[in-house]
Amino acid sequence: PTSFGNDLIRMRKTKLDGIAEEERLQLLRRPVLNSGAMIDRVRPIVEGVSTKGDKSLLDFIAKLDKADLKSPIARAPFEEPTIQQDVKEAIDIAYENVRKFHVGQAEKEPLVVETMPGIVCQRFARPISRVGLYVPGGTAILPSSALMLGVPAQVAGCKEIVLATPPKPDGSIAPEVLYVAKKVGASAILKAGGAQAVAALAYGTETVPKVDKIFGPGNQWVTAAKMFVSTDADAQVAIDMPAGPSEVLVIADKTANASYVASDLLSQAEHGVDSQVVLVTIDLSEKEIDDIEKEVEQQARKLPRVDITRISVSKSLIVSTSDVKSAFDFSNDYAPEHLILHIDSASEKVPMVENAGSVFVGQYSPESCGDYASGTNHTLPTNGFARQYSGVNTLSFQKHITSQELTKEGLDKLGPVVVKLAECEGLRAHANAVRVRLGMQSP
Ligand code: HSO
Ligand code: ZN
Repeated sequence: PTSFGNDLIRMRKTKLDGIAEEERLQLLRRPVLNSGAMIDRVRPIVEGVSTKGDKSLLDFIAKLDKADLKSPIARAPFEEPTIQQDVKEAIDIAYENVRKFHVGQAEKEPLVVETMPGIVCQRFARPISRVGLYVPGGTAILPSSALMLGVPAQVAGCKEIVLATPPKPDGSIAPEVLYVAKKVGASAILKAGGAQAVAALAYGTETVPKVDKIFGPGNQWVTAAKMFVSTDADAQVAIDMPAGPSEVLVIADKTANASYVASDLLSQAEHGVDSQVVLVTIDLSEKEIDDIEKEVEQQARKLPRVDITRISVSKSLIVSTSDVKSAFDFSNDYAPEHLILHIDSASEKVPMVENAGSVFVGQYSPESCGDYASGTNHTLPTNGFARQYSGVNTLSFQKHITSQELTKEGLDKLGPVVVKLAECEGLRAHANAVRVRLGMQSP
């Protein structure tokens, strides 16, 4: 039963051919997030936890997470969760695939380059020691997010992995999330959600370990708190990326199966009322577009989350184009979190992708596979940030260190160059560090 009765579920439609530039820009725009106002709202929570520690944290957990806890933290080894065998087996397979792909990303050897004879420069990766993984609660439990953040942290070799997630009123957390926490070797579970969880991770409390980088999706409270702490010099904490509502852009041509296309649009639409769903068609007739819309309508009506889906679909967009190039140009300008290609010879078109978080190639590659179990990460840049950010990966949990070693012969060759440049900058002590070694006269 839905409060919307029999209203048709329709998307906004636009033709791209001959459209004015201003109108095209309008189509590419996401809804404005009022982050300044949210930062003002999280400030008292973050400041409370950072200055008063556990006492303030427990108060916020009672007030906002609605759980009365004695301690906000559980340390490993955790209790054995009660979880259905078939769910366990599904998590196990997903874990293996995500692990394989993220082990593949890890750099095995340092980068070693001899830039001149006797001058060897290196770059090598080291884990970020302490990381905080935020796993949302909210309208759905998300063990998959625990997996997508926990596996690369484990593969990267992080020493302290603190998983934060909102507790249930009885103080417990979802057994599926607990199962994943154990698999990825989490060292502690912080039973808190929202800005209070982010603050505890950023500054630490008497019982919660402070972390060096905070990862994970979340609602606007979590997002605002992450932004706040990442700009506070006292916190010395990094964040994975700026976050916004989840989104998908599907490109479909005449070879596309309408029911598959509709199912992909809906799987994104069910995430939340602010989900962004865009369909870009290539040379489809009105009838063919109509067929996709009818499929959306029919499939949506059968979904338990139809009310959420109806709102997000009604705000979503169908953009029709007449050729492959303009479809990809639009997608690259939009820079979607997920891009699904329901087009002829899809894999041959992947080189046309310039901006996207993750690409799903061909009709048998639904986004759901990447969301859960194929191996790629589902923590991806949204809100157009796919232009400059990568999704979470093994290297997100590491940093690089460079080194150099010069032989006497190497310094003989390079020394005069360094002296010349140091003196050009007026930095005589820099020049002298070479001079004393090479027995050069001071000017
Ligand atoms: N599509 C979401 C991830 C997710 N889907 C979690 C299901 N569970 C954002 O990329
Ligand atoms: Zn999803």
